[in-house]
Amino acid sequence: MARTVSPTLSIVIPARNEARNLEVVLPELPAEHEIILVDGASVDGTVETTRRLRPDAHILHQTRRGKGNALACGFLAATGDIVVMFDADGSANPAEIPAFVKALTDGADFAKGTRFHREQRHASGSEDITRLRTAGNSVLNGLSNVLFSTSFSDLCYGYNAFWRDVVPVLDLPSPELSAGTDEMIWCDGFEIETVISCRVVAAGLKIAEVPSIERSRMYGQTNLRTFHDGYRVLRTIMAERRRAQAAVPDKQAAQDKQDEHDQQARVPTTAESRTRPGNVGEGRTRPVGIAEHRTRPAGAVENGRTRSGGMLPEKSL
Ligand SMILES: Nc1nc2c(ncn2[C@@H]2O[C@H](COP(=O)(O)OP(=O)(O)OP(=O)(O)O)[C@@H](O)[C@H]2O)c(=O)[nH]1
Ligand SMILES: [Mg+2]
Repeated sequence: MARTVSPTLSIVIPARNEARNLEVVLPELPAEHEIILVDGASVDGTVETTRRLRPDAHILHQTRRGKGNALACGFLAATGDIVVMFDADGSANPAEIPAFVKALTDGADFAKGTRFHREQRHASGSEDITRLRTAGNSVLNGLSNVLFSTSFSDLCYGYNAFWRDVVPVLDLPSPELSAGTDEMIWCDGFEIETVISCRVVAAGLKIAEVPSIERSRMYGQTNLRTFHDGYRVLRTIMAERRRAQAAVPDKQAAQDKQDEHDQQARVPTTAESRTRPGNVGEGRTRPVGIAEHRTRPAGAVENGRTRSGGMLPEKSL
């Protein structure tokens, strides 16, 4: 993959019983984009509808339960330069995709949709969210801003896009992991958006907020349970904060090692000075910005487990 001015796109769509909505949503999506539909054991013809309307779509069956697991499966299957997270219920407007892409080609690593953009001149909002959920979202958003020193305006929104090379930084539980008897692993549920936001912040990636208007779910029932999933998001913020803190000593040690390495590279040995004048340290400079973060993402996987618990079972949250 490449970070180019005209990137290819993979649209990852988690879908659980969304056949009626997909009848409308799929024809709206530009034919040139890769479609990855991740089915969550739908019983309403979601898969058949997708096959009929987009025969080119890659259809996956998720490996555990929950939207988070569906997205993790989809991210790994994507082949485009940019990955777009796109709900199947009609709430995400495809006309906004170019704004996400622009934010990325303008230099962001992660384009984060927001329904509550702070600048009034940017139209944002939601036709879908209830007052109760708006209030809960605001509290959780404020808490995470304090704990992570961020200024997000919409922590839990699911319409986002990012360069595909960011996927390893997210460090989501492998689709191959078993969760036992119908259990979900941490990150598999609706906490996924919060997890992703916290991890891109912890990795120091460049995040741009993109104003978005969330449309109403067209047909069917929400899968979200306001209190249950709100509490889950709260626990996630706290757990991700601990995870980010645990990664700090690792990052510092890596930085110290790199500084030492750079220092040695800068001081020529007598022999080097004689044989290669002016070439000392060439090609050894430390990568900066995103490359630097990617060399050691917080909670990097070691022996199939994260350094700080990213694959803990749900109950250990
Ligand atoms: N594959 C899969 N998709 C899911 C699962 N749960 C939710 N989704 C999909 O994730 C997207 C968002 O789910 P919604 O139920 O609309 O949740 P929400 O958008 O947070 O809530 P609303 O505001 O009520 O619409 C939809 O496309 C769902 O079909 C799941 O367990 N598996
Ligand atoms: Mg929805």
